[in-house]
Amino acid sequence: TKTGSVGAQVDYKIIGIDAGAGIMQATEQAIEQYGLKDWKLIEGSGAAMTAALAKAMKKEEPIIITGWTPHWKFAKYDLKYLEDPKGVYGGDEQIHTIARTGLKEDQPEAYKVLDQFEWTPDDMAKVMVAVHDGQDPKEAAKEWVSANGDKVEAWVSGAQPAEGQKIKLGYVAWDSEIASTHVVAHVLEEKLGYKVNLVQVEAGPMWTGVANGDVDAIVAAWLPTTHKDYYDKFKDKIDDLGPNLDGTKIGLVVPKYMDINSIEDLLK
Ligand code: PBE
Repeated sequence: TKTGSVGAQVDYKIIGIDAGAGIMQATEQAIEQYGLKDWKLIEGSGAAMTAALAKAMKKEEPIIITGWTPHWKFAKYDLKYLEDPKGVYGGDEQIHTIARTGLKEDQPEAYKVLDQFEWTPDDMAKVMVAVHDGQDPKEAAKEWVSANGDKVEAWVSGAQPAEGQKIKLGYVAWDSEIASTHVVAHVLEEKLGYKVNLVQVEAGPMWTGVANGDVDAIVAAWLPTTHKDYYDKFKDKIDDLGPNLDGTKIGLVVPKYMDINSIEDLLK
């Protein structure tokens, strides 16, 4: 077992994800505001982060990751958020649906579904766990949709078929967004007959894309905090359809077997 301060135990590394993620910017701010001078935020991807987490958990080694809820990792492992007394990671947050300006006129049926789409962290978690367990995201989305007819009916209520029409949805390969985007795509295809083009991009291009009209919509905007910089930059060029999910959280996450509770404990 490793000994010494928490920093020494983890080589002063926080395991991050893709550089464009809001949680990366928030973590750079946390490093600054908590005075974590010796600490480094390691860039990677959602998949690399969960691989590092799996490896550490297996050996019961210490690890600090950038984590968020909803995410299957909390069902699979015993994890805890480090307290954030300075509130760097923000408070209550929602995931919003954002359309390009003009989508309402050009594709009113898809727009209606996007506007009516809303679900819960538990719903999202079911799809995420299925995908994590090895199911193809398309299949997992299809299964969730057929098992949740009532919810889906409310999303498509009043929307007319749009057979063969095309729509492009952008998303980032975060587990939460892989789940939501595939579910919405499946509903548009199965219930309305759309041809949906799913484009996986980085966070910056996703926001730029919906602002300049390259992408028709996204269901992946974490607001008001995580994507604040992107939102502020593009707010006059997009159509914010409001929250599709309430009850998210971001922060630094560690295994419960680690003997720390607050970001301030990283200074010890
Ligand atoms: N996340 C998941 C994203 C939003 C969705 C928390 C990793 C982020 O931008 O940080």
